Amino acid sequence: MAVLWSKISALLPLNEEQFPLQFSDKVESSVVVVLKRSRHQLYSDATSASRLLNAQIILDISWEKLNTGTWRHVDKEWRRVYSYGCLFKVAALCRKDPSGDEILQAVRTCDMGLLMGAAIMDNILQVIVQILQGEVRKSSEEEGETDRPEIKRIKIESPHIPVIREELAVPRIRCPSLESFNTNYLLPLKPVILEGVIEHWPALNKHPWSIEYLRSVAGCRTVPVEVGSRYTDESWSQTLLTVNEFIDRYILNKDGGKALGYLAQHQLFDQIPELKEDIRLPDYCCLSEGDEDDITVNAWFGPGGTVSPLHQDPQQNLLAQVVGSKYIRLYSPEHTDKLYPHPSQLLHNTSQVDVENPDTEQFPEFAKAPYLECVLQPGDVLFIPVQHWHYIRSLELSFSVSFWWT
Ligand SMILES: O=C(O)CCC(=O)C(=O)O
Repeated sequence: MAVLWSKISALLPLNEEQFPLQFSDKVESSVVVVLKRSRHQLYSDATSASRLLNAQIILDISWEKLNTGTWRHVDKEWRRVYSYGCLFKVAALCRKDPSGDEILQAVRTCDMGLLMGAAIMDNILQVIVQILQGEVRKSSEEEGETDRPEIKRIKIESPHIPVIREELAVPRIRCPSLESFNTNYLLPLKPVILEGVIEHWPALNKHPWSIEYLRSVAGCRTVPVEVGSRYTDESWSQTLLTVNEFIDRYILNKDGGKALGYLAQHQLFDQIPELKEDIRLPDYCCLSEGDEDDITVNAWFGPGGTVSPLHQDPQQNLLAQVVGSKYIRLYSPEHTDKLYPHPSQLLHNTSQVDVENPDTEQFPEFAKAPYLECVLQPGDVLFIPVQHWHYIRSLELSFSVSFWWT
């Protein structure tokens, strides 16, 4: 394991003087003193316990700041302090012959820094976590964990596929030219399913996404998970789990629980570059006025039965189906008055109506709203025009990727 520390220390500045620790006056000088102490420990002899203790003080102080008030009001300086705390903790954990457990703790610490902190030192936590993941992979290969006797491919159920009436079906078109897509769908804001445009993605051919594959590239990584069948439910909550825990608990239902869990998030592809390499930005997103860097790529991974309630988003959307199938309903924003958006500011983009089981007394106009529907199959890409209301229910275990752009 001295090799591991030599790989990590090679990423650090050569000495204390070259190690950057600059903060605005938002960060109290007493905190900067603790940060400097951790930095000093990095380049001198200290016990593991005192390194860990000092790092934990930084983490505790900054964690409190990150959890005070609303997230968008949290000062970025505190997110940087948190990332430094993570870096010092990882260094303390990995310095001397770390056990397998300590390496997993270090992976989790990096992920917390990546999810909650702000990038520091050329995104050093991202580089370190790749090194650590290499170690985890090596030891699980040595232990033969890759031969788990479980489902080899993700598609395991045979869902009941709803029958879509022809007059309500979202039109389908195979590999349209950019010009044809622009003229016939993007400019007039008309939904369409594009076929044959993601067949070249490694996620669908070279190494098709499977439980095994997801475990191997991301199993030990910590990600945010939504728990509950839909985000409008009172019992809905968010938690942090490793991808392995998510799969065991919500995909394979190993503990027999009935709750649904959804790995729905925009950071997954930044966190796990292997998954990002398996997908491609569709050319159609480049018809936008915005920069390619402004395209948000979201992952949606969950079991059958996961529901995204009827809602609208302020961006154009290409929703690409990689694994499993989903039933989708679309309503034009022209008919918003029949969709009963929630009165609260927070949920004003979400309808109060349970689309497949509407309360006709409470929401009498809903039945009059015209809609389109479809079953999105692996390889399909649905164009959801900006502000179009969409309701989505996965019919089986499913992984989709959406691209939001303006
Ligand atoms: O697939 C889902 O469950 C939700 C997708 C969605 O709402 C979106 O891409 O905006």
